[in-house]
Amino acid sequence: MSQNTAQVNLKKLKPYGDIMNDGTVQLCFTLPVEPSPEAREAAIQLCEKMGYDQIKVATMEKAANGFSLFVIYGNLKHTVDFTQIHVVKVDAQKRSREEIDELIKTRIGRKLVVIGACTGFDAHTVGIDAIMNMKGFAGDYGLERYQWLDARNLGAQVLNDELLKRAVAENADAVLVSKVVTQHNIHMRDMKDLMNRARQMGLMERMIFVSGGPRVTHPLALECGFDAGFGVGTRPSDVASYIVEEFLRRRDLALLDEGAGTAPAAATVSVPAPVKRSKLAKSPIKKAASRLVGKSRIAKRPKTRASSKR
Ligand code: B12
Repeated sequence: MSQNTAQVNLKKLKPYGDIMNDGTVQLCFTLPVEPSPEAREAAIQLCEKMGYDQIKVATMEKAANGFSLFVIYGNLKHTVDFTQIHVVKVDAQKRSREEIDELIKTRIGRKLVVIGACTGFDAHTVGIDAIMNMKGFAGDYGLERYQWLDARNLGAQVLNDELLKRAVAENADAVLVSKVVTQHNIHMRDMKDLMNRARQMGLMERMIFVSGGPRVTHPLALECGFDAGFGVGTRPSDVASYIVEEFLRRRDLALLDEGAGTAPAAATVSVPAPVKRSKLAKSPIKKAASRLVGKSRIAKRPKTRASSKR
């Protein structure tokens, strides 16, 4: 890429091929007809309708009887205003495993207990394993590898009720839920059910609830009552970064609330808007603080198996 990114017009952003603003895109799709001049023309017309011009059919191949596969280059006419894009996303600074361990050691002083499972009838363990198991995912070690996390993976097909009972029994700081199957929106039903139960059990302030899966997004997780959601390509360190930051954020807010101005200045200015679970509070800081009034559970927390294990 020899092009200078200074030439990018963020107000009219379009794909880059080999000349800035050429809008060049490679498309690949299958049409349920045999390869033929008519099939080629149909593919071109579809691309025109999608908003491409200068369409070049690079490949038209028989994919199976009655199917043709196309690889096509075209220049997209449309643009988007990048400066107007606002995304609801997980609010946490990405840190390395070493940095996270150090932060927990120095700021919290005990291991954080993290419990995870793939819930309901969902039997897909690979996602939660990728996040929790020692070996991790894509060269990023899993939570079990963190010295200052006590990560417990309950596996798949764990019922919501069972997961919450275990979370209470093990004094969990964070609960991780994997949802892979999304047929008939079963993932959302299960996620909402879990959070309703957690609310009834009074666990919302005590634990950080995180969900993940290929079709899970952060806004969807918020909609289901979770604190955060992670999708495709999530690395264990993304999750650990969020957990430690959210834990400290809640504690700092609780300390702020109790200390009435005696907390360090950094805690007041660096608190980003907490991830929303309800729309009740007026200001994000007040909202999170109000959830935590009188609940400095970190200070009062009894010694857990995890902390005594160290
Ligand atoms: C392997 C597999 C299976 C294996 C699972 C083995 C196992 N031990 O996990 C078996 C054969 C058992 C299986 C069964 C079924 N499967 Co299946 N399976 C797959 C497959 C091929 C790969 C899934 C996978 O392992 N991905 C790799 C992991 C690493 O990716 P991931 O889950 O997305 O995880 C990442 C992120 O999403 C995120 N993440 C995931 N969980 C969490 C949790 C937290 C807390 C966080 C922070 C992040 C996070 O981080 C991970 C790493 O980045 C997919 C198709 C595909 N290519 O995706 C179908 C797929 C998921 N299966 C599917 C289906 C339909 C089924 C069955 C219902 C089939 C059937 N009719 O019997 C059954 C369901 C059984 C059941 N009760 O759940 C569908 C789901 C469709 C849908 N959207 O609902 C898929 C998409 C296939 C398809 N295209 O139809 N399956």
